[in-house]
Formats: sequence, C-alpha cells, structure tokens
Amino acid sequence: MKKKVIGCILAAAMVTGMFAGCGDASSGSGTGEGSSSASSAASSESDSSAQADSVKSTSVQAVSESAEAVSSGSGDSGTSSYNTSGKTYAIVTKSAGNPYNEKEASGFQEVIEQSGGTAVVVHPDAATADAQISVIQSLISQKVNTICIAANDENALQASLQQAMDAGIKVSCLDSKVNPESRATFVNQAGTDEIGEALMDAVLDISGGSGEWAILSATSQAANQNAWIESMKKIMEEDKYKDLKLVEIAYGDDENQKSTDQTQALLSKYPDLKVICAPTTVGISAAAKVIQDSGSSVKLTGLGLPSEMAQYIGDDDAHSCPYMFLWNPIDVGRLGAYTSMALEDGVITGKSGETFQTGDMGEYTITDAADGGTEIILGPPFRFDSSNIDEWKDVY
Ligand code: RAM
Repeated sequence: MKKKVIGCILAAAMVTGMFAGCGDASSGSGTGEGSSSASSAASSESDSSAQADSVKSTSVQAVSESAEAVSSGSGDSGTSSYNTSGKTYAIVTKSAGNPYNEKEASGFQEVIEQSGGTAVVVHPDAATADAQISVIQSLISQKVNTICIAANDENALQASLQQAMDAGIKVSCLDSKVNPESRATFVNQAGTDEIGEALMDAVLDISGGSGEWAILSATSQAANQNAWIESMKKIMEEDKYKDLKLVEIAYGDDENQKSTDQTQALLSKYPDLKVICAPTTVGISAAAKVIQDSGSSVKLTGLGLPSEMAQYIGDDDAHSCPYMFLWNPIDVGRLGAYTSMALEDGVITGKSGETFQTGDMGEYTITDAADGGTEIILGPPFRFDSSNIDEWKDVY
C-alpha cells in the first residue's frame, strides 16, 4: 500500500471517528422499503415527517479504529444475516472534506460493523479520477472483498475496476456511477429524471416562469451532476420552460472556495440573473452564503444538506434559498453496504429483477438503468423548505 493512501485512510478514520463521536448523525430509512416505484418529490411532505421519526430513532454506533483499516466489526450478528466473518468491505467516496461524503461513509460503516464485518473508508485527497485510481490499486493489494465507489469520472476508472473484478473483488458504485462495464450495479440516491424534474420545476417556480438562470455544479466530470444536468436540459425543451434562459454552467469542483468564486463571478457577469441551481451540497451552501451576505436578489435552489442550509432557507428577502431537495446521505451509504454484502454472498449478482434484504430498510429490487446497466434506487428526493427545515437540520 502506498504511504499516501495509508495516510488518507487514517485521516478518514479520524474524520469519521470524530463525526460519529459527535453524535450528529442518525440514520434511518429513506423510503421505508426498497422501491423501484418512487413517488414524486412533490408528494414528499408526509413521507418526510414519517421518515423524520424513523431517522431520529436509530443512531450510529461509535467507531473503533485500527492501523489496518478504518474500523473493525463489532462481531455481533447485528442487523443482517450476511456472512461477514473475516471479510473487508471498502467504500471510496468522491473526496475528503465534504460533509455529505462523511455522512454517506458513516452509514456504510455502521451497517458493515453491526453486521460483523470490517469496513474500510477512504476519502481521496481530491475529487479526481487519478486520486481514486491509486486508492483502487491499494485496495486490490489489500485484498478487500468488495469496493463500493462514488465515481469522480464515469469511464476513467474502468481499467482499475476491471483489475479489481478480475481479482475477485465485487465492485458496485453509489452516489455517482461508473459505466455499466465497470460495476455489478449502482446504488442511485433517487431517479435521475425525478431529480431533474424537481430541480427544473423549482427553477421555473422560483423565477416566476421566465428569465435567466445558471447552474453551479461540482466537477465537470462528475457523473451524477452531469446526469442531472442532462436530464434538466432535456426537460427544459418542454413548452412550459420556453421563457427560461440557461446562461452558464459553472463548476465549483465541490470545493468551498472555488464554488464561492464561481458564484461571485455569475452574479457580476449576469446582472439580470434570477436563479442559480446548484445540484451539489458543497456548491449550494457556498452560493447561499455569497447571495445572502451580499443582499443580492438572485434566488437559489438545488441539492443541499439541511444541516448546512437551515440559515439560508426561507420565503422572504432575507433568505437566499426558498427551497431545495435531497435524500438521506447516511441511507445511501447504508444501502451501499447491504449491496456490497449481498454481492459478496452471491445473494445478488447485479442483474435486474434480483432482490435482497437491507435490515430495517426492507427489501430492495435491482432495476434496469438508463445507461444499459442496472441500479438500485434508494427513494424519491425530499423537499426542504421553511416548514420542515428545523426538524431536519440536526438529522443530516
Ligand atoms: C455533493 C457531491 C455528491 C452529491 C451531493 C448532492 O456533496 O457532489 O456527489 O450527491 O453533492
């Protein structure tokens, strides 16, 4: 294992340990049951409060650390009947320093540990394919049993992931997919077009039906953001969006400072700009601060963590974001863990129609994905606004 990667893993252990120790992460079911028939974002309000109760009732266990891996399994039979004895399950997020990625990893780690396995959590130094390739190489040398990865590039990881699969490692992805050849299946947080439609309708609504708007994305290679943007562009061809003008897609690379700079640039380049849509939790919180602090009349929507966005959500001039969407990132990680264990045990191979158990999250079914591979959809996106943000801001 390369030194840099060991450092990275140990840093991840410390970050994740601190995070779990703070007790601010709770986990629960996004939908109550596995679902390929997720309901629309608009109908999420009642689901949302039911989810809140379930989410608040379960908590993440404390994390133990070792030099070999982020954590060792607790050894009890835990939440599942998967055969985890002596097995190691890795999660590779997009990058370090992003609270969304830490929450996702905490859900993965919680499930693996409670099931008696060993979890390896790696947050690469940068949100690049190169950083993930060296992590994958290292995990192959460590002989982990599974890798579940949130990809920084859809195609660039293929050779490394193929090498991992050739070595007998079960490979899946979560949050941001790799191409179908590089994965058994993909844990998708919500239907791609459902997210695209929720965001486009928010832009239409918040703009009052017409005018200039811009997108502030993550990296230009991020498969999840690019899929949502493509979906928005396709939806925007419908007649009801004809008076909206998309002036620019800016990239803040999921870095706070770059996202801040990009927001400032958008505000000064487009004096008539009405709305910024940021389909990234890092981008939306940076943009919210810039807009709110400057007293700009530009409004914001997108995908944000309630814990980071609560102070910016509101219907009046004093708040930059009327409403936004997300899902439970802890549950994305939990579902990634169950998927990894089910693949390792041969309960699933990644084919459409296969089903598997996910503890208190119920049964999930693998479905066909639009790219020709398969996916497992966590559930619908949830809407956060002034009516519910206070109950969510301490959850994730
Ligand atoms: C950022 C990351 C992540 C994405 C969320 C919405 O934290 O880009 O991949 O799912 O935003």
